Amino acid sequence: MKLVYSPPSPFVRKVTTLIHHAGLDDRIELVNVKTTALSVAEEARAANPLGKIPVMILDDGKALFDSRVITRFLDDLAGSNLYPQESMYDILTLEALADGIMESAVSITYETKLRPENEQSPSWMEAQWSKVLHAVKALENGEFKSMEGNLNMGQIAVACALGYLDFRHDARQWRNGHSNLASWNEKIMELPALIKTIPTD
Ligand SMILES: N[C@@H](CCC(=O)N[C@@H](CS)C(=O)NCC(=O)O)C(=O)O
Repeated sequence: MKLVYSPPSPFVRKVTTLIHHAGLDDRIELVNVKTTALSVAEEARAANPLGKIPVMILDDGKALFDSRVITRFLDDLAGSNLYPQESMYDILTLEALADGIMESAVSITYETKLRPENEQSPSWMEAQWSKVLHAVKALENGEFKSMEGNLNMGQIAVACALGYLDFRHDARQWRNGHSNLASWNEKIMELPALIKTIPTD
């Protein structure tokens, strides 16, 4: 199996964290690509018409995307039980919240990195950041019970989302006013698979 990936992507990090955590490293070849909405990598486009990563290419050539499909697939394959049946929908909802943080944060990154300054929209970026803050506040307030208890994929996704905020939007200081979530993040960041996947350019 192959994973088309790029280390800075928070969506990719969910998958690579699961791979390391579940001990699947030897079974998956990593294909590192540089891809953006404006310049799509050939390997990503060939496997996913949307041109987005991560994409997992199975041994029979079938491609799986997006990240939530790949993590479910790998969790089944490894038997890592990161989506336990009794709380699966809570965990999927928590993962969707984390993915939403990533989507908004990545869209701000694209706006500043890919668009010339005169085409950038500050109000669009602030609207996206407001989504991030609403989600961070809900996590801070304990609105998602799957944040506690045994490690699950929703928790890993939240750690990857917060890690991306540190990586690309450090100046916005998401920890301010969110000390519960900051402590939670510090604790989950002891997981070796998360340490191994800290984003780099
Ligand atoms: N919903 C997708 C989002 C994936 C995504 O947006 N990936 C970004 C990298 S962080 C990407 O491939 N961007 C290139 C593009 O938008 O064409 C998932 O969960 O996998």
